[in-house]
Amino acid sequence: MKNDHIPTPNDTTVWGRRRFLNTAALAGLTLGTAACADKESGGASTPAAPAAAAPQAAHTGASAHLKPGELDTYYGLWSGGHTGDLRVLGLPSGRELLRIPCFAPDALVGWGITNESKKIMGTKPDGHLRYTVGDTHHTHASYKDGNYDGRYAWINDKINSRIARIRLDYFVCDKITQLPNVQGFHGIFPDKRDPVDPAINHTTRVFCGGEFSIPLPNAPTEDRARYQSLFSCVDAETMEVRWQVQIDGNCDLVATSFDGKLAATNQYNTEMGAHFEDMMSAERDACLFFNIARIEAAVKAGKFKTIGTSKVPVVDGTRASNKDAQTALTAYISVPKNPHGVNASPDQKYFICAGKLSPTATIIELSKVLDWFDGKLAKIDDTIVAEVELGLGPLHTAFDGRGNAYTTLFLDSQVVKWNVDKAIAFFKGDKTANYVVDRIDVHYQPGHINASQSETIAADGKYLAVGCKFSKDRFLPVGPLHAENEQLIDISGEKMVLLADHPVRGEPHDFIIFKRELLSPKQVYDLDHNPLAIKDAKESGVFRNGKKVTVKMTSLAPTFSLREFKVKRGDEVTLILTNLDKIEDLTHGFAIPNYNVNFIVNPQETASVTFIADQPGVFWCYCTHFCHALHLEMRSRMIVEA
Ligand SMILES: [Cu+2]
Repeated sequence: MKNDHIPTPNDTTVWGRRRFLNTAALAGLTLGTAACADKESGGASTPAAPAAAAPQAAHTGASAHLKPGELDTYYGLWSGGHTGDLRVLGLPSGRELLRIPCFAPDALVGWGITNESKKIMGTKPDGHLRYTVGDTHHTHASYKDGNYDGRYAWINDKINSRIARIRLDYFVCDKITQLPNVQGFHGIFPDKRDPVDPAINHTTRVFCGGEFSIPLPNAPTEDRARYQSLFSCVDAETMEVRWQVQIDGNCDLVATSFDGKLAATNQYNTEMGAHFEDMMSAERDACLFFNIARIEAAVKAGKFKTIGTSKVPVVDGTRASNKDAQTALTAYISVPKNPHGVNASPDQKYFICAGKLSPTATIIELSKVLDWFDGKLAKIDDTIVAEVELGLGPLHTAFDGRGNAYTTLFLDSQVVKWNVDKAIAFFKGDKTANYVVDRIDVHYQPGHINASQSETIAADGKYLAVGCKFSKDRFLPVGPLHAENEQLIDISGEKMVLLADHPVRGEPHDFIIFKRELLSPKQVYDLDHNPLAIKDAKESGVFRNGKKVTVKMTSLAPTFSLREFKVKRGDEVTLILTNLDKIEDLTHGFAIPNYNVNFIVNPQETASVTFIADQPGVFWCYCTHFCHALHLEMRSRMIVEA
């Protein structure tokens, strides 16, 4: 289903010619070189576009600089990229406050070392971790009444198709689920309300897009008809996969409506090509909508199959099976070309698809999508209320809650601020509607973008963070690997004002920014958080059951409850450590030399490790997390008898 106004070199309209030029220029560009092939994106066919470099407006007084002791006013949750973690930043300072390990081991907290973290991460039958790499891209948080409720955040692992949940009370990962029959799990978004029961006004599902189409079930074959992608729904509480939808094309980013009824994913490969030139051969692709209530009704009615060894119900969301609007589970809306981000406007009315290889943004009106599913709108593509030109390489869009959108232009190395209502008016024929409000140069090649509270009903239009993929000359050179540049922009005024550059380790991709009042993290663990907790130092000791030995120990600065403990060579040792300190910030570490053991226990936290005592000798177990004037003296001895 390709469009009827495909731009070609022979298209004589300015619009068609420019679009062809833009897409061709973009396709041929090498990464890292700023787009200069077509810098007229601010020119004749885009109304009222200021010159490329935005004049710096009068400063609004906002500053990224905080005096010592001053607290940030926003939390930023940043995906950690290859490090497989979620990072917590304070904003506007950009200070990194914490890294929460999820998919890959982390030496600070002993993630992947402790039994508790290994159970969450998943192990092979031999007890070793199944995976030690991750590739996180997108993080989003749970909602209540259209705003963040501070319960959970979720983050994806593209490599191994896993979704992790972060508890936002303790700021720890507590569950990881692998999506069956999915490769390249990319976009992720929680729902914001139940589609059927409006009394359920909070997140109960998380939607996950499968980017790579694979043979279903997976087997070596060149039969392209067998390659398809799945869109998955994960239960927010149990973290089990509720259902999947088999689709044509692929899933990239994901968005959800505020009423809970719709989710959507942009599709850059409706061609279902295997090579890049195939994937960009068509001039239009799609934004694929899912009717959540109908999908769940179909699952309930048993209208599903299963794939391979997975028991997850899979419904049919392909084009051929969903032509009748009044029974369709899915709707494929035609948008140009290899679209990337899809974002929900905080006025709850629109999803906006960024064109990537087309210099346009497409605005889809959600009430019209519901009308189509109800049979009240004849053509699904009539849900598009505007398709307007923004500049080269539009990727992602954020919002200020005042009717303006902010879209990254990867090739122009800019952020463009534009007014949604005026863009719709312009598209409807009012050529005096100057929808482009401002442009600002960023440094360089921006990908993700987000504004404070952007995709909530409480979008407050104060700060905009821009994830620049290249930093080039912005920081001291440190060899061939450059930091990436997260730039902070003040959007409280008419003009955008660049406030700060923040270097970050590659490569964060996406992030969300929310008011600090929406989170109330705990400072001390509940002792019962871990059922293995040793509540009294007197319970400490070495307990033998054949070759299995349990060592129970507590910490209380500056001592461990066992000054030494003896095990025998070949024993399987499980060491349980509870930190009985109750004081905020009094964390201890526990390391065993030559045994690959190092982890921490926060106040009132319990953690355990299991290992084979395969090396005889004396091993000084020591506290690795500074805790006390006698921190260096805080030790125990493990004596492994031959
Ligand atoms: Cu200590």
